[in-house]
Amino acid sequence: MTTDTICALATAPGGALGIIRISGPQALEILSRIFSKNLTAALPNTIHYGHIVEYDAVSQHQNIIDEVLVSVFRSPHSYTGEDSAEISCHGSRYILNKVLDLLIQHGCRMANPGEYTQRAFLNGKMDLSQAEAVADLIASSNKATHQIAMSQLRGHFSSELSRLREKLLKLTSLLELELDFSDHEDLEFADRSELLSIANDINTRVTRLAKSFETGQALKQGIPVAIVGKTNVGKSTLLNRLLHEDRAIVSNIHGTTRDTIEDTIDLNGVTFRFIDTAGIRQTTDTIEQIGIERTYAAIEKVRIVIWLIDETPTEAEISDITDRCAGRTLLTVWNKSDLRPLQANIALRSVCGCATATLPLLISAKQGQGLDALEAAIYSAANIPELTDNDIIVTSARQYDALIHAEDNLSRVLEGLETNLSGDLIAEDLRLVLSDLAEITGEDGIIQSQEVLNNIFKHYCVGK
Ligand SMILES: Nc1nc2c(ncn2[C@@H]2O[C@H](COP(=O)(O)OP(=O)(O)OP(=O)(O)O)[C@@H](O)[C@H]2O)c(=O)[nH]1
Ligand SMILES: [Mg+2]
Repeated sequence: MTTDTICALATAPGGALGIIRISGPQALEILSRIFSKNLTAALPNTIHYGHIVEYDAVSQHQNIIDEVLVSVFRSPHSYTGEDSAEISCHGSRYILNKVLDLLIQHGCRMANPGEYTQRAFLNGKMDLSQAEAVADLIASSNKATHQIAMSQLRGHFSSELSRLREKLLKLTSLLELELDFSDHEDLEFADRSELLSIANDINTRVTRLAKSFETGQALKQGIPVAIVGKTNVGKSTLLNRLLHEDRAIVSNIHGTTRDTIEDTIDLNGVTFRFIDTAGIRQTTDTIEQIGIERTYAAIEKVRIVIWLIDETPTEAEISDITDRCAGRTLLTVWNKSDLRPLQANIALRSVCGCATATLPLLISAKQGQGLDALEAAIYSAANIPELTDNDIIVTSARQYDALIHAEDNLSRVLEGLETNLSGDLIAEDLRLVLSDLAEITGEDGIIQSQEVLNNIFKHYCVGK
C-alpha cells in the first residue's frame, strides 16, 4: 500500500545504544548502500554484524561511521508488515544523525510520528484498538496501565468486539428472515422475546465496556485524592509525606497554602494524584478566599477526600463536609497524634462510616506514624477492580465515544423490539451499532478518514 521507505530513531537520545528503524519496500536495498554487506538477499529474522560506511567522493575512500548490528525482517513477518530493518548503533548523537542522514540521502524519508504503527494497521498486522494500545503500552508507568495496554494489544478487546459483532449479525439475520418470509404463515420465526434477550445481552456487554472507561481514565491519569481540612491541620505536611518530597510549603502560619498543589505517586502499582488544598476558614483575604473556592472545586473533581482534622470538629463542620463530599469516599484522618490524642464524639464516629466502632485513622504526618494504614485505606477506597491479564478496560476517548454511540443506537433497537416495531427499522439501527463498533477496530471496509488516522497517530513518538 505504501511505496515510501521510512526511517527514524526509535530510542530516546542519550543512551549507550541507539536503534534506527527502516521500513518499506526498499528498506534492505537502501540499507545495503551504506552497510558493509549486501543485505538484499538476507534471510528474515537474522542479525548481521558490520559497518555503516560513507563513501567520500573526494578521497574516494569509505569512512566507517559505526560498528553496528542490523536485524532484518521480511514482509509480511515484521512489525509493519513490510521489509524492515533495525540498526543498533552506538548512542552518539553524531553517529545517529549521520546514519539517518545517509539513509535519507540514499532514498529513505523521515517517518512521521506513529507511522510504523499506522503502517502495521494499514497492512492488517493489528486493528486500530491494538494500535492505540501500543501508544498506551509505551506510556504505561505502572502495573495497572501496563496490564490494560497489554491486554488490549494482545487483542482481548478486539475479540470481545468480534463476539459482539457476531451476536449483532445473528440478530440482524433473524430480523431479516422475519422480513423476507413474513408472508409464509407456516414458517416459524424466532419470537421477539428471544431477539430481545440477545439484544439485552449485547447491551449489557457494551455498557460494561463503556463503564470501564472511567476506571481506565482513573488508572491512566491517576486516581484523584483531595486533602482538605482547616488551616494548619497539616495537609501540606501530609502531601509531602505521601510524596516523599518537600513539594508544598509547610509552616505554622494559618493559610499557608493558597492554591491547589498536585502530584502523583504509585500505591500497589496504581497511580494516585494527591491534591493539597487551601485550608478552610472564614477569611477576609480575597486571594485566600479564591484558594478556598478552589478547595471546594477540587472536592467536586475527586473520587476520594481525605478530611484532615486535629481536633474534634463541630456538628456543623461535620455536616458541611459530608454534604460537600456526597458521592465520594470520605476518609476522616486525625493528624498530629504525637501531640494530641484522638478525641472522638458520636457525630465524628458517624462520619467515619459507623455509629460506634469506626474512628478516624490516626496519623502523625510530621513523624510518619499511621502512614501505612492511611495508604492502605486510600488504596481500598479507590475500589480498584482486581485486574487480570484478560480484563478489558477502555482507555481511549475515541473508543469510548464509539461505545456511547453504540449504546445509544442499541437503546433504540431494544425499544423497537419491545414495542414490536417493524423489523426493517430495527435492522437499520442494528447496522448503526455494527458500524459504531467497527469504528473502534477500524475494520470491515469502514476505512477511517485520513483525518481520524492522523489524529490517532500524531500522539505517538517518532520511531513507533
Ligand atoms: N506535631 C505535629 N505537627 C505537625 C504535624 N503535621 C503538621 N504539623 C505542623 O503543623 C503546622 C502546619 O502544617 P501544614 O502542613 O503547613 O498545615 P496545612 O494544613 O497545610 O496548613 P494551611 O496550608 O495553612 O492550610 C506546621 O508547623 C507543621 O510542622 C504532626 O503530625 N505533628
Ligand atoms: Mg498547606
